[in-house]
Amino acid sequence: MQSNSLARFGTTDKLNLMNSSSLPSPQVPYPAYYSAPNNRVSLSGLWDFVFLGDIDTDKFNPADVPYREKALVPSAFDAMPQYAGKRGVAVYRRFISVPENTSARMEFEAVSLWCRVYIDGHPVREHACGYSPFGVDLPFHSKVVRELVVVVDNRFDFDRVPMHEEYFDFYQYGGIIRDVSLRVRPRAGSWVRAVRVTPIDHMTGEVEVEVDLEGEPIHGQKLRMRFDLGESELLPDRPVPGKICLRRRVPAFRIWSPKSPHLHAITITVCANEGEAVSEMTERFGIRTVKVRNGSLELNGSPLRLLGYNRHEWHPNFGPATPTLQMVADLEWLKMLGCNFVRGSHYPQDRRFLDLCDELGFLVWEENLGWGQREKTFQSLQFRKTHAESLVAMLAASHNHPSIIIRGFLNEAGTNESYVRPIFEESVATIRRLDPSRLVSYATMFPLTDTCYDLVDFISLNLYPGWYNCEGAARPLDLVSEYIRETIEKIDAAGWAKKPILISEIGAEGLYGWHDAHDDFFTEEYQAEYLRRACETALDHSRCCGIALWHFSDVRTYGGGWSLKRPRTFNNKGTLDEYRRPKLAYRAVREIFTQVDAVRPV
Ligand code: ADA
Repeated sequence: MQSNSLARFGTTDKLNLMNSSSLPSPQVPYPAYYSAPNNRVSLSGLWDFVFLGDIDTDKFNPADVPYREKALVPSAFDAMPQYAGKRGVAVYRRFISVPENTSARMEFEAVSLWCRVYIDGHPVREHACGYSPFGVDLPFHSKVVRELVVVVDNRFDFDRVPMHEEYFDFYQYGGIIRDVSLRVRPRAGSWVRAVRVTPIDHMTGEVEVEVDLEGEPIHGQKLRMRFDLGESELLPDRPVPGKICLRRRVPAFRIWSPKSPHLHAITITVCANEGEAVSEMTERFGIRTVKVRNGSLELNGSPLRLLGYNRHEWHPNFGPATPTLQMVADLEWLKMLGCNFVRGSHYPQDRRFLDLCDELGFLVWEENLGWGQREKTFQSLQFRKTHAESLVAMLAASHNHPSIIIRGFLNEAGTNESYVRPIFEESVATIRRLDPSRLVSYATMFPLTDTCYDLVDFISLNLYPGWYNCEGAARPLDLVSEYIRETIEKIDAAGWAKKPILISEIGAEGLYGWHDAHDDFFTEEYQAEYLRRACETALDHSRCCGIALWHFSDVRTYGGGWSLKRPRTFNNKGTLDEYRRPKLAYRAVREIFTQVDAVRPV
């Protein structure tokens, strides 16, 4: 069972690593991805590649491309030595085979920043957000071998790619940065396009199941549903394909929680007359509920305290296309630090990372891409549309992951002004409509002048007292506790005392290996003491439902003239450096987090 689950990651070293750790092992098989007849095939591997640089993509002709090299999919081409730091157009090509006169769907998990997909020389789809998944339908054809070309552009262009702006405080790479896969549809009969499971009640194991079916049903077709490896149930026949929605109690259910991350599987099968499977999909899910009650967060009815970090998907050798083994190692670090929570800053998360969080029992905040946008961005209709589309795509892609308990969007937008309101209202409404079982929040940098607290389940504050804006302060470290307490007091006085407060970011830079007699800014000592005070103050405060420190590891950010406050062109607020070497802060945080009971007495 275990090897079946881990086979998705394609190597056995993960097996050793996970077995040798204290991490819990997965409980159910997860055959969805490579199991026939669902026919999902990964297109990862070496593709033909060329970097064309500064060309006009409107004049691009896929017939004229001088492929000179090979590139690995997934990867970021500008994280590779030859193209490090370059911006421009790159072209990827590979051939795929699909049985003749059969349609198929390709699923791209992330292509950054912008791309256009061509099939057999014809443009079929453009996509303009580097972290949101999208699908491409492959039209019927008598040819079995089809040419797939993806033109990728990592140049910033607000009109075309309004979701990405150059000033974001993390380096935005180019390439097919996450997996691509192909699902072949059956020649006849309905096709299971998606299965969504929403946990309703952790006491009874009740879940809501939604099944999206496509295609013409064949005569006598039957639909079956099975939980785990149990008996299958025949579902009411649907002459017209479409959506099926029902509620069931999962037999012999077990609750998912960080301490015991039990997972279940659901399999939906479309069977032909004789009983053989025409189409099938297995999805994994967990039964847990998350709520805000009496000013506290609750997981499965017990008060919950979030202890964790913000984490970018990033490694210096690979950029955002982190190997699974690195993700496992990062989660091991977080476990050793005593964390139960990761804020996936600042974009939709890699599916592999969410799978690991499901299995290893981490709670996750997932948010739609955004970083500090202001009025110019909010006024763009193109931005509003792209933001809404990628929010919906994120919600659909990660619906079944029990680890995700919070949905967020647009980190540190201009929420002190009214221009954000339409997009904020719209985004919260979308999340509540499509994903009502999770909590909604966004991280604000305007704790005392924010205009959107009414929209969310709890308030999330990004605070940097004793780091930013403390020029002239005699003892900047003293500002940390003072500011946290005063800010919470003022928020309560402004009428928000019933909403829990999460410190969604707080931190200071510490350069790995940097010490001096002053213990001043940028030393490991200053950072360690800063984080110690931040954690102690937040976790001691009855209004605070948790803390997510900024940041897990050092990460590359903007360069050139933008980088004056960013030594090495890195955001150096990592508790670990970019190669995951622990700084002094590691011990300070671990000492506090490992002493705290995450199930907090109220
Ligand atoms: C903000 C932002 C982070 C990072 C941080 C910092 O809070 O959300 O992405 O930029 O500031 O280091 O200044």
